[in-house]
Amino acid sequence: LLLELELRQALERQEFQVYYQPKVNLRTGEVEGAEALVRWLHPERGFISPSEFIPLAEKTGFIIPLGEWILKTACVQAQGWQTAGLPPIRIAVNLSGHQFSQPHLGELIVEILRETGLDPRYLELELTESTVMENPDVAIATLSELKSLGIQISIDDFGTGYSSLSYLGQLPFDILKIDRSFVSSLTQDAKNAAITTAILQMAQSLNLKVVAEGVETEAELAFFYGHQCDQIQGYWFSPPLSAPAFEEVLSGSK
Ligand code: G
Ligand code: G
Ligand code: MN
Ligand code: NA
Repeated sequence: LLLELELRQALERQEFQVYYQPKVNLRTGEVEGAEALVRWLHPERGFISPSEFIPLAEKTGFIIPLGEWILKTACVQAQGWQTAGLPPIRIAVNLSGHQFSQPHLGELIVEILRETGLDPRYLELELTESTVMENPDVAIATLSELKSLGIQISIDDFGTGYSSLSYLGQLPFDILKIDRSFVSSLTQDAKNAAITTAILQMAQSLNLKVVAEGVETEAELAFFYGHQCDQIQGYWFSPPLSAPAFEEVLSGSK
């Protein structure tokens, strides 16, 4: 049983790590970005999946200090790679519901950008549909404030939440991430392929960039290439990587 106390101790003992999964431009093959994904390396139990501790952290409010640490770590890393002369990439950080509704979120982000020296255009925040749709009118205001800082906003796991298409046009997103449940069933399920095609067309008409998540096979890759998807993320190119392993990929990417 995971307890909040264990999470707090883990943060103090520096047991959390941030992994980075490449986001690749489908036309050029270049790594243009990365999604930051937290990992817990427990001294006795080994690797504990975020799907086990993020829900607990969200429930207890511990996601606020943990999320701040993740955001700061990812920004320090992205700026560090730029300073080292690697090709600049945009770093995407997941924000949970609790984090998104915390007071002074904008000020926190401004402070982190200032401290780390990261140019805001290299920061992206990923929000799920459910997070945003919990209170769409407040979300519009918060998103507008965040966007005015010059950062990018993406809608994550698109197609799985309680999406209201009427809000999609009003929410100031830059990027739409097609959920991997569509991607993994594309090649066996003609209906899901039709839905995915429609999502791509809609996103393109709304001038949103589109990222396909969880791309694992050549067939899936070919589908998104044929439909002018902007970026892919998934095991086909790379799983989430430790910072040193990601750095190697980035050095080789041109
Ligand atoms: O990395 P992995 O696919 O195992 O992550 C499992 C789940 O945990 C995903 O739903 C992912 O969005 C979530 N997750 C991973 N890292 C973070 C993080 O830094 N912040 C938040 N809020 N969720 C995360
Ligand atoms: O919920 P969110 O989309 O933020 O979570 C991303 C999760 O998806 C991470 O836990 C990551 O490890 C996982 N993931 C990334 N690429 C793939 C993939 O190609 N296949 C599968 N099954 N999972 C993936
Ligand atoms: Mn995500
Ligand atoms: Na996702």
